Amino acid sequence: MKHITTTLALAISLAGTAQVKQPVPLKYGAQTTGKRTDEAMQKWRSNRFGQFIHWGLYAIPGGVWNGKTYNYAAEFLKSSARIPTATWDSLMYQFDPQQFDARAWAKMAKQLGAKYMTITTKHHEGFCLWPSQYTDFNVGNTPFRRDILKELVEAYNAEGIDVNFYYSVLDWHHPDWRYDIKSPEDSIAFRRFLGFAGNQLKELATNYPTVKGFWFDGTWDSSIKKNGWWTLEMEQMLKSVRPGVVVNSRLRADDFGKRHFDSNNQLMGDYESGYERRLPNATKDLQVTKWDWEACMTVPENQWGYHKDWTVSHVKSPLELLEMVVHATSMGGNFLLNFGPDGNGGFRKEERHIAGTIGKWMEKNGHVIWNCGYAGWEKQDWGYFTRQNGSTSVNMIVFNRPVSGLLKVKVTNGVKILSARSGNAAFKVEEIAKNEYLIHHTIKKMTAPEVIVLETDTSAQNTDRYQDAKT
Ligand code: JFZ
Repeated sequence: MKHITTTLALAISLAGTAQVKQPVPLKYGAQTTGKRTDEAMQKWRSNRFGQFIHWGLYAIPGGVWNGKTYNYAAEFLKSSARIPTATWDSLMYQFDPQQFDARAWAKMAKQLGAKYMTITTKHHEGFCLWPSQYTDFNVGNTPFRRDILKELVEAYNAEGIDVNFYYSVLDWHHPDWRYDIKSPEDSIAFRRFLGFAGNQLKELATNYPTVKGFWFDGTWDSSIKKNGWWTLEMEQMLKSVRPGVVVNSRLRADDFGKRHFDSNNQLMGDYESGYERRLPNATKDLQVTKWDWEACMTVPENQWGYHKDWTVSHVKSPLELLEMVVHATSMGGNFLLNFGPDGNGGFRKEERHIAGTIGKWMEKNGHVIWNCGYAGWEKQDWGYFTRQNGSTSVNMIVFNRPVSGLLKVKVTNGVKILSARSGNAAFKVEEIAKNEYLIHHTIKKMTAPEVIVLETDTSAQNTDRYQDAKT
């Protein structure tokens, strides 16, 4: 991690000799360049696979209002069904999830193979899953009363799972929230709002000392873009209360309202969080391997909160989702898979099935995900490579076995493949061209993605057996 000032000084000193584009001076832009290398960030990175949980009052109606089903995201029901704030807010008197069992949730996450969990402490509706002293609109004032956040943090931590807090700055409940600042009154109200949000964030960081990260959302409106200073102040405040805490880029806006990446194209926050319900292209978007990032994913097309009807869109299968976990890891990113518990605190059967199936694979093969990242080799059609940082062995995760059973591998210059193994089975490794190999895959029937570990020798000299064609 280099401080920006060093980069600036370098750019300025170079400017005299070469044609270097002068960086725009920024007060609220990126504070550092390059990936964070401290222990907390390394842990965040090594986790790779996380469980996202969207839970709030929206879980009670589950996308249905007055007998009518709204197919848009369930957590947006207040907006899609045009429900007045007072009506929506009174759902809190129905919040009594008798089935809620933090330890059961944590056990399911553990079974899934998730190393971290990110929970909506407050979504756009403004309802807080912890007894915040800054608003009455919180779980402490529901029939349930219990501090859900505290129970979850304790239960997940007991299973060895890190907990991060999702926090929506956008707030449909708070009277001082503004989408834009169009008058002095807006400006005054929004200042009050930013004070409120700052207090809540400080409260979260202080009262839940094991929190590992903050995942900001609802920061895309003009009001926030005009207050880039606040986004930096929050990042700094959280890091001073909880040193090492990891903050996503979605929080941040610079002096000019530029988000995620500042006006000098430097990533703000600790990791990029713009990949939502999509992944970078595994052959074309290799720029993402230069920074930390995380993609988040829904099981149906676009439902984060619990929706009663999942029949209207494609529901992803465990194998599709598992491929995404591997895909993200192969490009040096984290993958956050969403779950939306129902109003009673239970998980739907599809989600339990996903946890069971992915978990079974992770139990055996998690070593190619956790602690692993981009291997530096060209992607091939059969699947993905991952590698543990600094290791000489490279993992192949095979999703599409060609009918020939021959798996092509192109290595970087000077690397020799010594062996290819899958558990006890060893496969023939054939060098077929310069830096190019075929792995003879002999297992005919595949029911799950198969892991083949390649041992390599990076000190090997080129044999010169295969020469580049002179044309
Ligand atoms: C937001 C929320 O509105 C949604 O309910 C959910 O919490 C999700 C994780 O985040 O939705 C977004 C945010 C960003 C984009 C799209 C939807 N985006 O960058 O394309």
